[in-house]
Amino acid sequence: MDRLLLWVSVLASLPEAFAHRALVGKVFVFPRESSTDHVELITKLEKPLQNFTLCFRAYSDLSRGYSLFSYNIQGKDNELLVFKHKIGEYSLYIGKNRVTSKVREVFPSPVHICTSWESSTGIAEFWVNGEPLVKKGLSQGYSVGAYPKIILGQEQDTYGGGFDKTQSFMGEIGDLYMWDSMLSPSEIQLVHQGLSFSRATILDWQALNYVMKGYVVIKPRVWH
Ligand SMILES: *[C@@H]1O[C@H](CO)[C@@H](O)[C@H](O)[C@H]1NC(C)=O
Ligand SMILES: [Ca+2]
Repeated sequence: MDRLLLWVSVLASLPEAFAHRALVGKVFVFPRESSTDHVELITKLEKPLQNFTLCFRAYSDLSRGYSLFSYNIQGKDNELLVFKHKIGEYSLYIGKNRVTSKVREVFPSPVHICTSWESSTGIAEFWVNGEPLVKKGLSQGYSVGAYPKIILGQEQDTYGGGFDKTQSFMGEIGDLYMWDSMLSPSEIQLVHQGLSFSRATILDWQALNYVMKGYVVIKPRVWH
């Protein structure tokens, strides 16, 4: 009986395990504009963050502003938000404060984005396609709260909801990694080139826990 139960639980966990590996070389496609379609990324983050680096690839032909990565904690909106306001303008919000860095870019084209922040200096960095943007500073001394709701495809105004169609993402996102430290410039280059790099501690595309809600499709990534 016990052995049977064990096998049942092993079998039940298999599809999920395969689903994780199946994301390598693939993307989430958000194929339509909506105020509902999204992916929730699940992580066990039980301590506030003093440092982080977040990297991912995205491909969109939206020219309006949209959310790329929305991280809220209970009772706090825009705790950590990556938002593209318009072509060539990337914003990072930490604890509701915001910095924007600009880059010359060809529109539309696939983009690899890394952004990092450290509490001790408040310095926020953006790296777009491996190129560093001008550093800015915000929320020095702050800690990003734990137990987040992390949403791709929509911008949260509440904890896990409060979506707005005019800030939604349409397009493709993949290769998402998040570390609880500032990566060095040479590590950022390795991530950008898709070479081997230190295991991501908070979110790891190679072992991602996620829930897709609404019209979101997984497809091979055919661009880089
Ligand atoms: C965050 O980074 C600073 C230096 O950049 C370091 O002194 C501090 O220990 C780090 N904090 C954590 C929790 O890793
Ligand atoms: Ca918000």
